[in-house]
Amino acid sequence: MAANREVPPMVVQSGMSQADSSNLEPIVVYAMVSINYAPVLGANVLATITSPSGKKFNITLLDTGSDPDVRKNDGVYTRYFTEFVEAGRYAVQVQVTGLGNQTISSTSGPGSAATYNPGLATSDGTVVTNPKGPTAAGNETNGVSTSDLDPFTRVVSPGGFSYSGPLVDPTVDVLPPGKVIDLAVEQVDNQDLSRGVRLTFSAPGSDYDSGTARAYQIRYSYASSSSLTNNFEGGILVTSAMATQGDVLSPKPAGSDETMVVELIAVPVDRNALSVWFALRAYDDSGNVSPTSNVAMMNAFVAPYVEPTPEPTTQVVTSSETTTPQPITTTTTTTSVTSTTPSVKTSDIDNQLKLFKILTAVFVLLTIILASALVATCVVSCSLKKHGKKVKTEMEKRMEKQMALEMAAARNNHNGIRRPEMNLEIGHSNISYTE
Ligand SMILES: [Ca+2]
Ligand SMILES: [Ca+2]
Repeated sequence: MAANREVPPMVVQSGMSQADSSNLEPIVVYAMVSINYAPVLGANVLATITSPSGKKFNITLLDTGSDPDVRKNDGVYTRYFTEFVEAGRYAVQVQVTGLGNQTISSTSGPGSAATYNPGLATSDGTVVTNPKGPTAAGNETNGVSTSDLDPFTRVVSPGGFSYSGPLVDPTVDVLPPGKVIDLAVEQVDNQDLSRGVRLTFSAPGSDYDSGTARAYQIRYSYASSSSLTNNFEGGILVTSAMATQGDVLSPKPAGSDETMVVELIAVPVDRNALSVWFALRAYDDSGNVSPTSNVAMMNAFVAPYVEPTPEPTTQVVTSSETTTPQPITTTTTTTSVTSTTPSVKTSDIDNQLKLFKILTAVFVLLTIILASALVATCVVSCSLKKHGKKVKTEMEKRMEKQMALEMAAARNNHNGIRRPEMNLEIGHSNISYTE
């Protein structure tokens, strides 16, 4: 208890994620430590869970931002409890201890707790702002005051929870590693992407946030964030050979800071802006796998992309730019030769086509003229024939008339004696008759 009455009271609020559990579902125990509504950082927060038969389990609640702690340095300390050794009701007690110069509070001043910038005091008293927090920049110049607190201890009892279901078998590992929620990635050298990227995250454990995992499966994608969340297995796998710092096969104990430097492969080179998305899963010795972590994104600095010059196409264009049809060729030296030859042939073909058309027209004209002449000739000859026939008929008539006159004269000369043979000479029939 603070001796100075002007010092605002320390407040510890504690609780559990749920009032009861079954089927080995973990219980999240949390404690929020504040002074004048501002978070208290760096406190030792110890939860003691007592089983129905009186067994005590001590777990240290953490404000590290790793699962199940949602946010680092916000004064909320959390931890999973999974030691369900008995069915029944478990009691929870939380003890918060401050060690003086290692515990600070961040606040915008008495009476106002609206502005909060998380920070962390080191052993020599300097303040280190949270490098990944949304308001980390300008912590000291944003009206935030920090001050050491007198050593203190608070004990609260948030009650407890009930458990019903299968009991934990120490010989069988059924609990998976926790979900990594603070994965971050940055380019090692902004001038040289080939030096790789640096991944940082808090190590999960074999059983949620306890113990040590067996391996990490880290994958990344150049496509999108959803490509990893929807199809984690489709991402590019980070192998041990690709990690120049850290080892995907040697996780650190739960809560440790993990740092890995990874050389990227299959880097797209056809773009000026390159984004990379990372996610990971943790495995334990029994093959239990954690949920997929948060997806960390990095915009890589890459050299400006220059479109490669398509050399064969430009050579074809320059060698045959005076001709309209472009022959489809791909080679370089032979193209210039083969591209000019067909252009000459095409002009010859054009000339020949013109000549052919002219000749065809002349031929058609001549044919028409000849046909007309033939028709005219036929018409004339036919009319002549008809006319000749008529003339001949008139001549015949005159001849017949003349001969009739001669025959009449002859009959007169021979006193009426008929000469049948005369009929035969002028007749048109072979039939002879006698009278
Ligand atoms: Ca927290
Ligand atoms: Ca496990």
